Amino acid sequence: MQIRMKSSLICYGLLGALFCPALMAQEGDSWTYSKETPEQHAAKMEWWNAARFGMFVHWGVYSVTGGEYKGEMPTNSAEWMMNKARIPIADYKTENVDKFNPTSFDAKSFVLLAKEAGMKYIVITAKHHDGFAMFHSKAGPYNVVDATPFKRDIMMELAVACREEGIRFGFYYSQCQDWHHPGGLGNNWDDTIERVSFDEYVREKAVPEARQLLTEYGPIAIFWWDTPRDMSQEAFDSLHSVTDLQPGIITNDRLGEEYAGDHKTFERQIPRKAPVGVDWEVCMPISASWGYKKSDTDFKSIETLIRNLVDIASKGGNYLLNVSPTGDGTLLPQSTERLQAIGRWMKVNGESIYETTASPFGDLEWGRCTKKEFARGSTLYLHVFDWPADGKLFVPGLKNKVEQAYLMDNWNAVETQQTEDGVIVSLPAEAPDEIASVVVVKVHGPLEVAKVLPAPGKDGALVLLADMAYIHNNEGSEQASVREGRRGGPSYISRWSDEAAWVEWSFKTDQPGQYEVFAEFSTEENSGFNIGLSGNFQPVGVQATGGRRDYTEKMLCIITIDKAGEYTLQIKPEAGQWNPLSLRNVTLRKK
Ligand code: H79
Repeated sequence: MQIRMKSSLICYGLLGALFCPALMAQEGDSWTYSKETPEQHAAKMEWWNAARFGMFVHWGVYSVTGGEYKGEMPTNSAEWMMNKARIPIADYKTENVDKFNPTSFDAKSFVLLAKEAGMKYIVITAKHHDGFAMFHSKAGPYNVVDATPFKRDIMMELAVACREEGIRFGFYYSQCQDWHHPGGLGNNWDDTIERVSFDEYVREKAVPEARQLLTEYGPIAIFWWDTPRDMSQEAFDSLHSVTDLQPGIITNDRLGEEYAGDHKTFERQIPRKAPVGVDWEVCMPISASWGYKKSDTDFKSIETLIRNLVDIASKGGNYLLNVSPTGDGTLLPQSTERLQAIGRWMKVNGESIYETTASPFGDLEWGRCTKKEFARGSTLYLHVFDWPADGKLFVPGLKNKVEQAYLMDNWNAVETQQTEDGVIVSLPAEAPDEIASVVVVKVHGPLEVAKVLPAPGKDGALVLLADMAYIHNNEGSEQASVREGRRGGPSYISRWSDEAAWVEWSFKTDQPGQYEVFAEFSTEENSGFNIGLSGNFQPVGVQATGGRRDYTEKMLCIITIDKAGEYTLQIKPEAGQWNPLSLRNVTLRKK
């Protein structure tokens, strides 16, 4: 992570003494760059990576009406109500601010519920895009203490309760949009606003509020920026430097494009493959809306929530699950019940989530895996979603000697059998947990997992997906890379404009014969390339499919496989004939 600091800002008091000599190169009064060492960064992220599960809270004056304005429900996410219904600032005040009085709120029981669910940290909206401060802001009276009948500093009450309960506490702060301040971004509907510059907004409100949150509320573990927009370097620098006020604070990647922060964020969606080389977090509302919305009945099932947590942990990420307090300061029973159910699962199985790292396996047919590695061996946690009907759970490619295997639920031992292709675990007929049963497998020595090559199924079809491909793209050029599908759709190889970039898949087959080779692709223009099976190339031409998003499946050629074995299928652009393709998969079908 890169830290940017202005020497004159940071070189004071304790922080100055701590940071200046060791980390900063000073160049007069100009901005200087310095870096945490990888060791410092790893140490800082240790608790966060061990945690795996946190609570996100969207709570604001929009919660009073549950996203309703004049009998209408203008938005699918209630915190956007003011914007979507184009509510004048004055009306928002009378309809929402003046009525914010969540007398049933109790910080202690709220934090205890997060704790009961197995969550290790809480991130709450200190200020969302509507500009309303849920704490006693000194930057102006538009805040919960000065402007509502409630008059209590909710952020302070939560900060205290979190500290007492050992839950890490963090703030969400929308730094660019502010639909109330005359310099904030986003409000293009209220023409009573007498505009001032955005820089003035940053200077007068965003920076002072962020600074206050980071100095008056005790130890703050996380600062969660949202919706980055372009702004002046001065604005970026002043916002960025405030988080240095809290040693060890973790920030996300949403301050601005150039600011990677400490972790990447995914909103509402889980990446299909484990992101490599970064810490990351998926934030997701428990229902459809982030902020409490009356008409929102779209609660995710307990099964989905637990499996999401397992899926994310198996890819090495954190799950920041959002709940939405109502106008009276409590959660709906739908949320409470779900959190408690996750908590019951975590009480038995938490060891398979906390302090684990990503699965050493590729896709597993029956579920997910997490692991812990030690000096002398490793523990694998097999999360079985689909309990095998024949009682045999196959762990593909596992080479290590199994020392011990048991069910997490009751610590009953299970038999394992080592085979050439992996380990077979013999399970009882009944799954201990319908949602995710954990089988603990302890193995000797450093983990050894053989890469399992894809092979044709019983029907003779072999699907080679984009995200299984090895891409030769001059190692790292953006030309030809796998991208996540839009809205959770299939991944695809994209930006493949470079004629020198090429892709390959290794596979194995015990079914010699002729195979028809199909591809699912899109291309704006006709394109020519070569397909080779272990070096044996044949030319192929395809016609434009329409646009980049118009996918079609076409048969490209026929290949012959003489004998069982391992093969590599390659696709290389033909110089002069090539036009960019987006490629979802190549499928071999036995004739
Ligand atoms: O705080 C939550 C969202 O309000 C915020 N980020 C999460 C954590 C966010 N702000 N902007 N966006 C996300 C992206 C834009 C979403 C929108 Fe919409 C689509 C705005 C208008 C259409 C979703 C649907 C929100 C209102 C309607």
